[in-house]
Amino acid sequence: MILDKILIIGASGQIGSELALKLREQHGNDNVIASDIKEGSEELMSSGPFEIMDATDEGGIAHLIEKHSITDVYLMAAMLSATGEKMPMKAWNLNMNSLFIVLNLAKDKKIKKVFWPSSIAVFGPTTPKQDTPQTTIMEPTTVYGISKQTGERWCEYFFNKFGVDVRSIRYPGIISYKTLPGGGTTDYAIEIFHEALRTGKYTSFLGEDTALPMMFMDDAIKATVDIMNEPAENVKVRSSYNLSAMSFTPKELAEAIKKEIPEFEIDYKPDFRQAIADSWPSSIDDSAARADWNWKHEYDLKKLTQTMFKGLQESIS
Ligand code: AKB
Repeated sequence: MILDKILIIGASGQIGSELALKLREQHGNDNVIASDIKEGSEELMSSGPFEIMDATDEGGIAHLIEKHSITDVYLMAAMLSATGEKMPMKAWNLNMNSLFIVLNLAKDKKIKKVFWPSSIAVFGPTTPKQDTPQTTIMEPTTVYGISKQTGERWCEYFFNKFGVDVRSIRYPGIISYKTLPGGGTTDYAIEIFHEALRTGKYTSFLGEDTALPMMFMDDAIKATVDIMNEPAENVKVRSSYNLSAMSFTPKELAEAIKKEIPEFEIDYKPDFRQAIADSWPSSIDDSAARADWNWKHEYDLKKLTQTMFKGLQESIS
C-alpha cells in the first residue's frame, strides 16, 4: 500500500494550521509536512516536520515534493479580501503563481492530488444574493475574488485537459478560536468573541444588517478532509463546490453572544470592508456538495457561539 504523503503550503495560517493537525492525527505526524513563509504555533512546529517556504518559490516547492516523496498538496496560502485591496498586485501574484506551480507539478505527475480553497468572494454584486446557486453569474469586484474565480477556471481546465485531480471548496467566513485570521472581511465574526471576553464591547466594521455565510472551523476541516477522501468519480465539480452551514448578521451574532454574556454591547462603524461584504452573497445553496459527496454541517449559530466561548475561556485559563 502506498501511503499518502502530504504537503501543506500555508500551514501557519488560520485554516492551514488546524488542517495540518487534523491530517497528522489521521495520517501520522511524519506523513504531513507543514510549510509556510513564517513559523506557526508551538503545537504545529513540534508535532511533525515543518519547513520554511515561500508559496511562490517554484524550485523550493518542487524540492520539498521530491525530498519528502509527497503525493498530495493542500495549497492554503493566500492573501484574503481586505488585505488584497491594499496590495492588489502582491495578492494577485501570491494567489495565482502558487496555484500555477502546484497545478503544473500535478500535470507533470510529481504529485497525485491537489486541494485548493476557493471562496464566496468569487461572487459579486450581480450574483443572486440569497441561496446563491452553484452555477450562476460571477462578477467579483475584489482582487481576491478575481484571483479565486480565475483559479477555479484554471483548476477545471487542468482537470479537463490534463486529468489533474484537483478538488476545491468555496469557503464562507471561517470561525475558530485557535488561530486568528488575517486580512479578511469576515474577520469581525472572530474579533467579536475575543472583545466580548476582553472588554464586553465590540465595534463592528460591518453594518448591523450585513448577512454573510459563515462556518465553524471543525466543519470546514471536515469538508476539506472529506472531499479529498472521496473517490475521484464522485467529485463532479472540478472548479469549486459551494459550501454552507449558517448565515448571520453582526446584530444576530451580538444577540447570540448576549445569551452567554448579557452585558455585552455592540456598536457599528462600517469601513471599506462594508463594500466588499455588500458584494457577496447572504446565503449559499450547497446542494451539489450535499448530493455528490454527502456534505453535512454540524454547527449552527448557537453551537458555534457556545463552542467559541468555551474554547477561548479554556485557552485563557
Ligand atoms: C475573507 O473574508 O476574505 C475570507 C473569505 C470569505 O474568503 N474569510
